[in-house]
Amino acid sequence: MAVVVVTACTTTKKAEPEKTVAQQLFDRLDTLRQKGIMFGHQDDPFYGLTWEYDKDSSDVKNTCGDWPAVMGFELGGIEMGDAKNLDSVPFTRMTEEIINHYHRGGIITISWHPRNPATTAPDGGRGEQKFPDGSAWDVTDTTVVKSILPGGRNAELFKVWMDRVSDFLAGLKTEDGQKIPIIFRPWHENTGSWFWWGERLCTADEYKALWNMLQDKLTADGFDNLLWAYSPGMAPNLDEAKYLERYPCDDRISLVGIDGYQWGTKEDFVSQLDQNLTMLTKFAADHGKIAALTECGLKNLVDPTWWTSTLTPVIDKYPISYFLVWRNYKEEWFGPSPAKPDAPYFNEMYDKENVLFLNEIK
Ligand code: BMA
Repeated sequence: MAVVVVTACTTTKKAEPEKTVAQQLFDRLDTLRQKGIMFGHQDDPFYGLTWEYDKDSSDVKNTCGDWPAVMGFELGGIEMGDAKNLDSVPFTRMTEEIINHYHRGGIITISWHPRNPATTAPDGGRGEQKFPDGSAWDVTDTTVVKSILPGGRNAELFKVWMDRVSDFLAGLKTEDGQKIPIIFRPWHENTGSWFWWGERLCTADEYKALWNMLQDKLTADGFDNLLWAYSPGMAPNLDEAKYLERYPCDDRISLVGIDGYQWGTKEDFVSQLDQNLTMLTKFAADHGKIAALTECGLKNLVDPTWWTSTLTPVIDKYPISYFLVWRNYKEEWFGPSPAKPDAPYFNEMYDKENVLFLNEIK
């Protein structure tokens, strides 16, 4: 008698490739976006209006009792091998705070204002000037981007600078070696001409080559924990064609942002932001990207009601992931501080259900 052997049925479903750290961050941002808009602050745990380098301090936390969901950190100076960044933050402390914020459950974003590779002096520092010669804001040399691309006269120097960025990023891991997810946002505000990578300083192709060079280098170095963010500046009637003029390409970008400050009237700011976010969020939805207001603010909160009278009425309308206000330093601040008149309005914003701080995203 024949023996019929029925072998267990195995499904040969192809295993999904494991998601990279950056893809996991993308998924997290996508999920959180459905809950609300995260609040972010640049340089939050380092200094505020009345303190510097205390442990576990934050103007945001001292105002509303909670940490920002998103913290921004700045690499300017790392390219020189400096011990401190251009805003005097020691890089060792930066590494510690990035790791701390990750352990708290927070989101990290990194920007970079590298010095000008064509004009920087070897002993360059910030000096007394706000934007000294040779800084990221030195726009005297319109060949600088071209000069650091392969074959250019500053290409070798810039390779060293990229290596130094790479070395810093390599330190962003937990004690057990897990890479920390980072929203990485280089070459920002490229449609203005105040940085050496700005619109009048390079062609669109040179800009894209610059982007690709850094991205390819860091990818080759194994950084699959970087979520690449593209963030031109807010502009009047910014349409998709203009926004995309220097956009590297869909495969290279996961998060699309704009940097938009209120420098003039409330009305101008509100109408520009509204129009720009309409364009941005539509583009993000059509292309499967996360949208964010990657920088914003009203300098020194000269209208203390700004948080709830100006900003949130606009951003409430859009499915953006986060908005980040720039740093609080004595002469110029964009975040809240407990004794300042905007604190009650900030707290009113904090209480809004759709504005998320750390406790709501953990
Ligand atoms: C600018 C200013 C500068 C600072 C730079 C990088 O907007 O805050 O003082 O050096 O950002 O953080």
